[in-house]
Amino acid sequence: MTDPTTPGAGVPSARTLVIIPTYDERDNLPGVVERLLASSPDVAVLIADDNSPDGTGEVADRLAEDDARGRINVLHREGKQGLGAAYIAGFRWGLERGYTVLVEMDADGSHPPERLPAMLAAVDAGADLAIGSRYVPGGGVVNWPWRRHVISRGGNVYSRIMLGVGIKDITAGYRAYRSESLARLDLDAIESKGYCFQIDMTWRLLNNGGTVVEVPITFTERTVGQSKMSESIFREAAVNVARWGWEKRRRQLASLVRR
Ligand SMILES: Nc1nc2c(ncn2[C@@H]2O[C@H](COP(=O)(O)OP(=O)(O)OP(=O)(O)O)[C@@H](O)[C@H]2O)c(=O)[nH]1
Ligand SMILES: [Mg+2]
Repeated sequence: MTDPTTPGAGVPSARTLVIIPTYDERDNLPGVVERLLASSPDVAVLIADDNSPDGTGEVADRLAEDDARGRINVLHREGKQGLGAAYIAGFRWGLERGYTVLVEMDADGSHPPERLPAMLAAVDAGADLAIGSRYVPGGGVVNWPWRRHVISRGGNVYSRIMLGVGIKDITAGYRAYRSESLARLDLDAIESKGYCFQIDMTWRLLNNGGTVVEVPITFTERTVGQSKMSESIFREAAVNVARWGWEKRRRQLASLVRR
């Protein structure tokens, strides 16, 4: 009998890897890792740093050295290649080593590590992807200016309409994937860089027959460091989502015509 309170219990020989991509997060990273390991002491961590100019990579190395249980690993990448590329490298790293659940978590403290057990429980219960969601009952956002609310809400409504899916927070970056389901996706084909990466992954998973569950979280805006959100990231999402929606409708139309 597995203990249902153990993270990952129920997934055969569950081993959870939390991937934290970093770019200039020197002042945020130690606190996030500490909170994570305090609330989920049995997970492994992979910090994927893109050679941050502020020395986050060295901070990560020190955290790894100082952890007596050897739970912290660091992937040093050559330079800034975007969040999506960092996650794909992290997924590969985790899949090669047999982790059964792969988690995405920001380094800026926006994603409450204390909610991870609830997300892992959703994967245990059968979900291929558990999304830490701001927009289901019990979820929320703290400290956002109205402009960010509008962009985020607007991006979700736009994606729901274009793609015809019911997910309330499809752009969310706090996620737990069942590795088996992730491994079935063609990770090489993913080019999305910014938060479009999250929509892209969800869309691929759904088209592959994967199931998604949203777990409420309270997202707290970063208080330290710079956001990497930009106009080009926004544009990438708008264009790609419209294209995927269009392709879906064309496929539906083609199958109707064939009948
Ligand atoms: N390795 C790597 N990490 C990145 C890159 N861009 C962003 N990140 C990290 O990805 C996470 C999310 O980036 P944020 O800048 O917080 O983006 P965001 O959450 O959309 O924006 P805010 O809500 O304003 O914080 C953070 O941990 C960043 O350090 C990148 O090019 N490479
Ligand atoms: Mg952030």
